[in-house]
Amino acid sequence: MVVQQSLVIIKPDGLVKSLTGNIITALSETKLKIVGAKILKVSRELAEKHYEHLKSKPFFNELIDYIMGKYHTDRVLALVYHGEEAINKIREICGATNPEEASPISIRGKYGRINSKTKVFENVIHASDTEENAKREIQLWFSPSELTEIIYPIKTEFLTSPKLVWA
Ligand code: IDP
Ligand code: MG
Repeated sequence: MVVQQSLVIIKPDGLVKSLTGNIITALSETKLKIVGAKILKVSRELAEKHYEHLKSKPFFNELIDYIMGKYHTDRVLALVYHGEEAINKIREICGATNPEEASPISIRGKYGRINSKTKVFENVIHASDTEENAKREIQLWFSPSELTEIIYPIKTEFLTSPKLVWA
C-alpha cells in the first residue's frame, strides 16, 4: 500500500446540479484525508495547463469552455485527498471518463451526460490518474500554504509583490 495524493475537482456541472454533498459523501467511503479545499474561478491559463495533454483533440476548445464554466457556473471546487492508494480508490468511485460507459453506481455514471451540442463528456468530477499527474496538478492548483500537510518538498522564497488584505 502506497500513500498518494489526488486532485479532485467538482466541475461546474457538479456544482450547478448541487452534487457537492453527494460527491464528498461518496468519496468519504475511501477514508482518505482532505488536506486542501477551495472554491475558485478557473482562468483560461489554468484550464489550458490542466488539460494540456488534450490540446490536439477536436473537443479541446469546448472542454476549456466547460471547465471555465461557460455552460454551467463559473466556479469549481478543488480538493486534495491524501492517503493509501488514493488515486485508484478515487478513480474507481468516479467511474469511466465517458459517462455513458461508466458504471451506473459511479459518480460519473449516476450524474454525468454527454452534451449533445458540444459533444464534451460533462462528467461532473475530475480526479488525478497517476502519481506523476497528481503532483503536477496539485502543484498547478494549490500553493503549499493552502494545504494542511507538506506532501511535496517546499522552499521559502522572499517575495515583495503586492497582495490583497482585509481593509
Ligand atoms: P479523465 O477526466 O477521466 O482523466 P481525460 O482523458 O483526462 O479523462 O479527459 C479530460 C476530460 O475531457 C474528461 O473528464 C472529459 O470531460 C473530457 N473528455 C475526454 N475524452 C473525451 C471525448 O472523447 N469526448 C468528449 N469529451 C472528452
Ligand atoms: Mg485525466
